[in-house]
Amino acid sequence: MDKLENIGYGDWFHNQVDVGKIAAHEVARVVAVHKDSYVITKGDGEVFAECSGNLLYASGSPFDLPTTGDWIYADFYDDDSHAIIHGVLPRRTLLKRKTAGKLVDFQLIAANIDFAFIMQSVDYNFNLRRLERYLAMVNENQITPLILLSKCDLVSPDEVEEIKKNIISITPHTSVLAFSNLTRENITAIKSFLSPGKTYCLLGSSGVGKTTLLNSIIGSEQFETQAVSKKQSKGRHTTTSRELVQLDNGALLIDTPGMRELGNMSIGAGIDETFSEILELAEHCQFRDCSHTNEKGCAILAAIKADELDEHRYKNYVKMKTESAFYEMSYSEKRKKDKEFGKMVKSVMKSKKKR
Ligand SMILES: Nc1nc2c(ncn2[C@@H]2O[C@H](COP(=O)(O)OP(=O)(O)OP(=O)(O)O)[C@@H](O)[C@H]2O)c(=O)[nH]1
Ligand SMILES: [Mg+2]
Ligand SMILES: [Zn+2]
Repeated sequence: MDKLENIGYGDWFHNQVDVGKIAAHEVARVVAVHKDSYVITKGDGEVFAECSGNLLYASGSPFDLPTTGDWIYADFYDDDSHAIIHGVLPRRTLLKRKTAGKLVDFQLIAANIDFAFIMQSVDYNFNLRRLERYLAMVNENQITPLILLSKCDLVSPDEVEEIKKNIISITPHTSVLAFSNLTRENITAIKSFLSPGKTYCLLGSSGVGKTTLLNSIIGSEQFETQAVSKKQSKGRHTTTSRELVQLDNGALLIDTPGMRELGNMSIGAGIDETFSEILELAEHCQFRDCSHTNEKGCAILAAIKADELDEHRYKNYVKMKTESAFYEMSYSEKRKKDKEFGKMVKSVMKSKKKR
């Protein structure tokens, strides 16, 4: 059990185990996900693994399959040289997003994360509205967000302070740290955030310097970063998979590929927490069913007028709420259709057998 605790296992997971499964299999953690295979670990070396046929057959959505950071039930073979995954333990936290494009489906980013580093660079990448999206995604879980401003070597200290002030105005209780991989400013401060046995995740657009930070922390160029010449080629991600790395001090860090689109997938609770002051304001509207568009006695409109609430922030809130409601509706619709399709296939198979 000791080795598992080193890689983040603890009471919360132990109290959720399936008694039958724990008797039949071992517990391990997913380090990386490839196309149809996985890399897992019991805390002493990496093992190649695949899902059992039953697990694949029974899975109705991406939720049911392992993702990076997951705890799983597995059987190990041939001196632990390969393994079969038989199930996923309940997740304490889960980061997910809508898949790119119009498709109503989602993708798991990582599971069982304790802290998320949301990274934006202080140059063209910095954007408060995008930051709100990341915060909503992280706040939906019991994940603590930390905001990292990268490439602070590119602008003046005054500009960095200005950006920090803007961030604090939208999320006063979140830690914000500006750093540079180039000058190594504040790299030690970031390292001091990292505790043994805790799991951290790096989130942010492609090119902000996530993998470079991972290398800065490790102190070697172990992971591939974007070549300087590639900076102009839009839409290419340098990091392509999500991998769990254990640092020297015992902390666990997951680097992720930059995301082009951060669709909301019914992150109602996350949105409400991110924009909590807007919800509070709404309680003071004169009418209970106030739509905050033109009503008399609307506390939100009054706050915007008095410059106490940023109109752009409010608009972003409404936009995210609308999207979230839309996806939630169309996704449950899709699940229903998938189920009906499954039933139809089964009944066709049955009637075929009878004949
Ligand atoms: N000036 C400056 N450039 C940096 C800094 N950190 C990273 N870079 C450069 O930014 C580019 C992108 O860095 P990566 O670490 O590959 O970015 P990433 O966030 O991992 O990108 P994806 O893997 O595509 O999501 C590289 O050319 C880095 O050299 C920094 O602190 N200052
Ligand atoms: Mg990267
Ligand atoms: Zn109102």
